[in-house]
Amino acid sequence: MDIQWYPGHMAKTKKMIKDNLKLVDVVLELTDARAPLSTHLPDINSLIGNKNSIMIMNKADLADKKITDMWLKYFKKQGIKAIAVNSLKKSELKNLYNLLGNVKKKTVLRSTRCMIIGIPNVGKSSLINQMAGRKSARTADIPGVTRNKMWLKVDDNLELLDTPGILWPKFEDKTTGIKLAILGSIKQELLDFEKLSLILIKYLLVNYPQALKDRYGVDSSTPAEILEKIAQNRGFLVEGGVFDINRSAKTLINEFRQGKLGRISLEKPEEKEGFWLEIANQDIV
Ligand SMILES: Nc1nc2c(ncn2[C@@H]2O[C@H](COP(=O)(O)OP(=O)(O)O)[C@@H](O)[C@H]2O)c(=O)[nH]1
Ligand SMILES: [Mg+2]
Repeated sequence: MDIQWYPGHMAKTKKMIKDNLKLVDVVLELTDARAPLSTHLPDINSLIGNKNSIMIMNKADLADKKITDMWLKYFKKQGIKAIAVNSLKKSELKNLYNLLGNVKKKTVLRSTRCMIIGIPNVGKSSLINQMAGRKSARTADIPGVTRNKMWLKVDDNLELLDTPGILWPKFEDKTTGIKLAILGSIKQELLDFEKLSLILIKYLLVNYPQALKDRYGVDSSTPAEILEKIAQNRGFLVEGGVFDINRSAKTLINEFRQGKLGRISLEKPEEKEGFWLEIANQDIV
């Protein structure tokens, strides 16, 4: 599996993060609650050193709640501060603000400053918008801070850097790549939609069979038959009356991403990669 990788771009982002690190008190690392380990930055420590950080498992509204609770316990055991949020809902950010209040150093009299980092599509922009609010005033330049750097004032005690650090996920194994592709965090071309949707269907048939039944009225068929049934049910046809399987595949992946299949997690703590590995090694990939 070849991965598009732009070393120059990445180096620039890393420099931006390192420069901003001096200005912030806390780094908020966003992950996707449906696969918090696969979307986590494995080299975060080398990037941020011993700077305070909080892992925000975002899109918690789309993840399996039981599994999210298992992740919270897991990270706590690892000494990682983690919190699950739905950043589309303002009221859900209270816990985050409480946590940020707790990490504030007593010696720092000014507002706590934080920045958001994470891989693509985990919700960085959504969280920034939600924290900043519509009326939020962009704060004036802070002494010692370059002019084009903008701080968003969240409240009297909290400021947020308006530019997130977008990092490319780093992964060695195929199974992580598959999860990232399903979640929309890596380029689609990595795996085509059809293959990706067949993999997702296999996963759902084993772990969330009811979700497929409820959404598409299908069960206990093979993944390929399920794609065909989706095309049939939705009237996806190409010329000559042939089912448009590619459209079914895209629909399934997009509807999964939007949570239309219900709350589904893609990984559990301390689970052997068994299932995904098996799929990854099958010829459909
Ligand atoms: N359901 C749900 N969707 C979210 C949440 N956060 C972001 N999204 C959606 O995820 C997609 C990617 O979000 P975006 O903020 O652009 O991600 P970014 O690439 O990290 O900046 C958008 O369609 C958002 O509406 C969340 O907490 N829950
Ligand atoms: Mg963004």
